[in-house]
Amino acid sequence: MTFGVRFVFFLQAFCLLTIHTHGQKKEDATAEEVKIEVLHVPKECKPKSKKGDLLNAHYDGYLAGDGSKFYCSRTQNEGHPKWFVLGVGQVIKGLDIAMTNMCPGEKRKVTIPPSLAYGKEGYAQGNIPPNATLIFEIELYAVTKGPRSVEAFTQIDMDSDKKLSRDELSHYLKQEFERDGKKRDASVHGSILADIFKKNDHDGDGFISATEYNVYQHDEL
Ligand SMILES: [Ca+2]
Ligand SMILES: [Ca+2]
Repeated sequence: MTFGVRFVFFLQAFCLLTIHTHGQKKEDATAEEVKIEVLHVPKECKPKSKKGDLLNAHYDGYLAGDGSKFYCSRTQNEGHPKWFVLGVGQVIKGLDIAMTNMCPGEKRKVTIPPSLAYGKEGYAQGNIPPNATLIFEIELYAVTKGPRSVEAFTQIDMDSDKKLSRDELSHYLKQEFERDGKKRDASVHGSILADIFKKNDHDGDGFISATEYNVYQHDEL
């Protein structure tokens, strides 16, 4: 994945937290479930994906009603598989569910009821009619630690004082920029940093605490 894309996720992850806590309550209201058919499992099936992980996958989407294809990640973004953080609402709820506990190399065919997809309204822009049941064929390529993982926090927090200073984040960003290898203006770096602090340093003390960073609810927490 390019650094740009990855970084967008990093930022989105910083912004999405509120949305994802709100979204959780609705689940009980619906009895409808995602149907998962495992088409292929590699011999060594790990790591298994979990909430907060960054996934890389290709998927084709079909309308269950007439079998027509409404989405194909292979024809978008120059055919690069899509990156997204699992379980935080970057994709429809049904896909968050369908892609949990899945390993790299695994293929699944999943059927998602409208209540866990685009609901009564549908999604005109994406050619999804109202009340559409969706079928996705998914091939997962990579499961990596997400931007809000405990690992990421520990990695950024170089002096291990459980809070992220401007210097620590700046250093981390620089490393990420270098890994990507693309030349970037220093001002981009500065504005990203400012943005991260604006959105996350709630008490304005110049540090992002573990609580402010709000690590995704991983098992280890
Ligand atoms: Ca620190
Ligand atoms: Ca703070």
